[in-house]
Amino acid sequence: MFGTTLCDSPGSVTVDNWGTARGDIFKFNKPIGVPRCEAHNVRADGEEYSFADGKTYWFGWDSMTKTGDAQTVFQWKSNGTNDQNAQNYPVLMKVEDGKLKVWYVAPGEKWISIGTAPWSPGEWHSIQLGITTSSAESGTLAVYMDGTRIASRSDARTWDDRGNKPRWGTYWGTDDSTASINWIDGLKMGTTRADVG
Ligand SMILES: [Ca+2]
Repeated sequence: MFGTTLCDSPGSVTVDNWGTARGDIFKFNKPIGVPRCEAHNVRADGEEYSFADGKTYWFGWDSMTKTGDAQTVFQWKSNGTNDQNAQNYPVLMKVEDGKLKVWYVAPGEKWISIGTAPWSPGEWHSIQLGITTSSAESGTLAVYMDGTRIASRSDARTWDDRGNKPRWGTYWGTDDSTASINWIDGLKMGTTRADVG
């Protein structure tokens, strides 16, 4: 369950059900005219979850995009405004050019590519992301797609000055000229990969 949706009209976050074993699925629909349709954080017992430094978190979810270009589909987003952040998004994933691309974004907006894998639109892909948070530079990252590790990083600063939270959806920065859809199903959170596989 997501914490808060960030999806201005005419975009929408809705629940689809196609009568398959998946049951309900979330649909992030970003039409032409708005640059983003996202949701951030998760809820536990009705409250938005509070993440912390020096912890290990795993997230697992299935994603299907309508096309091979949904731009940003995941951010480990820093709290506070851009002026308050040292890193706006220490971890970022895009679906772009028919690939899933993963970056560690170090302080100073240094984009470091840590993994890429082919991404088929119109098909479900399973993703697991592990983050060990560190406000020093001793954090770690790992990303698995469809059972294969496609990205990893150590010595990463994964906890910003005001903390971080996860964000999912489809986000195009300042570009609102392209429609995109990202369906998300089966979101899980835990402390090991086995918890979320
Ligand atoms: Ca479901």
